[in-house]
Amino acid sequence: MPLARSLSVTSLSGLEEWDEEFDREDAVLFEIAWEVANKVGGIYTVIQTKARLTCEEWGENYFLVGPYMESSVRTQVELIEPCNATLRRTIDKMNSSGCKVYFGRWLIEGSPYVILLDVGFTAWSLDRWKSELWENCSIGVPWFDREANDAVLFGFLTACNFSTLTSTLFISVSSHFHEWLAGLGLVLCRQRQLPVATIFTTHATLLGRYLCAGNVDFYNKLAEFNVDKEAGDRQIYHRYCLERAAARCAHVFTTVSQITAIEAEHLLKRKPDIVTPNGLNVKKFSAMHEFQNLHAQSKARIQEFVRGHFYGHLDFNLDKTVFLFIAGRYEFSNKGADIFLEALARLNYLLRVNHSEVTIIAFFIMPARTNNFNVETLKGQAVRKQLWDTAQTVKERFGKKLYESLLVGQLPDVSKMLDKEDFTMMKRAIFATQRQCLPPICSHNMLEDSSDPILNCIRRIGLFNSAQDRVKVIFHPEFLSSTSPLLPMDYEEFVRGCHLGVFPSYYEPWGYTPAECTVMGIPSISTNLSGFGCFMEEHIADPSAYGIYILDRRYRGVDESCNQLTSFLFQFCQQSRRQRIIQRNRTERLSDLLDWRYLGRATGFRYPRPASVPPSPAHSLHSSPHHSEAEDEEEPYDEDLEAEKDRVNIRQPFNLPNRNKNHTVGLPEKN
Ligand code: G6P
Ligand code: 1S3
Repeated sequence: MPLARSLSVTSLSGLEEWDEEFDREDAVLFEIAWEVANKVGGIYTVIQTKARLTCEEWGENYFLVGPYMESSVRTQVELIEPCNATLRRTIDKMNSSGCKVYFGRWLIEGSPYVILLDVGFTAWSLDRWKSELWENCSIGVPWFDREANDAVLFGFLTACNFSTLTSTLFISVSSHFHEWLAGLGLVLCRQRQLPVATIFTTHATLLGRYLCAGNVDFYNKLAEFNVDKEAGDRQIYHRYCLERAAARCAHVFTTVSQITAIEAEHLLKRKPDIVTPNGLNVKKFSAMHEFQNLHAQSKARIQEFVRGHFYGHLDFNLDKTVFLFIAGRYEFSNKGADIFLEALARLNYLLRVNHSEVTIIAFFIMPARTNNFNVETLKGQAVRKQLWDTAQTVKERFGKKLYESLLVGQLPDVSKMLDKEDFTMMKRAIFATQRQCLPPICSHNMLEDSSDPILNCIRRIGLFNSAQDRVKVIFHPEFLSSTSPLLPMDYEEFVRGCHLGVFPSYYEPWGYTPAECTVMGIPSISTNLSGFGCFMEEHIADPSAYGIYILDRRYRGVDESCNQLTSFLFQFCQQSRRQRIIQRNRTERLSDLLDWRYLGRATGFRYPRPASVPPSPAHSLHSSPHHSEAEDEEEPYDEDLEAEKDRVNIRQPFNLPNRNKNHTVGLPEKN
């Protein structure tokens, strides 16, 4: 079977010439990952956003294989009968031999078929499979590592699925395995010599993640690590062996960025055959300004939360408040939360000495162990609600008096419109806003409060939300949800409402967070150590002009990077509203670059500097032009005209013709 048969053009680029000859009706594609219908981190996003396009390309011949997680299945998967006789036979056979396999449709765009393997149900086979793994591959998995035990069960179940399937199926089977947790299935397919073409994608290396989290000069020492010893020292040797075996056994080995390719070459001892950057399922709005309206709506909801959170201390102008955020897996230094905090402290100083009117609110959305929201934070929202209710009651009473006065043909005596009762009610409401403490930093009760790295750093730098601080901090140690009693917004809505995403990661193989910001038209800061940052640097001539700030963490020391981050933030806060609007438009224009549909076709292409210039550039920087707020009123800014200038300037960014004639994504036209 030609290797190209295992490849989906959506996930692998540069192989189109093979792809053209390839008839997908003769082949089936399986994609295997622990995060299929099971949200843990970024791999879920990869699979979920790619599904629609892969389904379009592979139709009924595409299947996702993941673990059966009851709670996720209940909300995300429609269980159905297997869609064809071969699969039904395979699943029946596995179920009658003591496994539990489910078949269904994952209720996401594209509705892909899913095969879900219940690892808990086959836990009785664990010891037998572990000894088989030891005998055949010399990998010993200790009893106490639950995740690795799950990887063993999942791996053997996947291999069992392929053994059964390929014994009766006579068309090409391709399988794409993601990350070490799913990698054992691949190793077993090869070891059992099953007729399955295999791809392994690593989204991060285990050792890389661990080494970076420690105090190691990772990128300069890459070639020098004694990998076995380092893995052993960190008690992840068995996991490392599973990962390395999968990378080594795969017919095709891939990773998500060039920087991780270098890391994999050194740590997994195999150079990836191809780099497959991560994309998104980009939805374009028919009107340009629609995403700007969404920003305004979501920002209003964040402002409402802030009114409650800072009750009694709302001595800053919300109209001149800029919302920044960092979000993701809680890896304090890997995700750059450490230097973000340090830069915020420096920014606070700069804004204070410059008597800036701008206030910054920096949100940290990183899940940690908590036992629910804290009372003070909930009280803030209750007080805000009470103020709102009081205002509504007084308004109604006022309105009634006004109405009655008009009914008798008189203009009201405004001084008598509010009576004593109204004033008492309002005074009571105002008194309720008194508080003895500063607005809380953390929205939840932390279980490990005294050792929490974010809280400890805040204690050290002294950013306590005091009145003098121009930079305020809110740490929300839980992922956002639209059903939260505190901040009832889902992540996407929240991102849309913020002004800037800040992701100064030290270890970030790709980095979906800034990519998601980009397609929503929200500027972001990433680094030249992240896959996303390097990808954007490669494809955009002047990234910061498009709201893509790339921090240098590769060639500068921590202190210097921190200063650079501070200057990005300071520069950003000095922009006027109109400059932010222009910048958001430019950011959003980059969406196509990150669309699964076009990923990999932009080889050699670079977005030029935007042709449009904001109407009144004052100071020097082209990427972040300055002009006064007054100019916002004076000079009209024609968004569509400016966008058109850029579009003409950009001209056919991708070097391949549009394959799918029906899609509506606004690719710049060929001249
Ligand atoms: C969008 C809306 C405008 C609003 C602006 C606020 O562009 O369409 O009506 O004024 O957002 O921008 P800002 O950067 O101040 O949140
Ligand atoms: C990994 O998830 P993470 O946040 O642990 O995989 C993601 C998807 O490829 C990637 O975006 C991220 O950088 C990696 O780190």
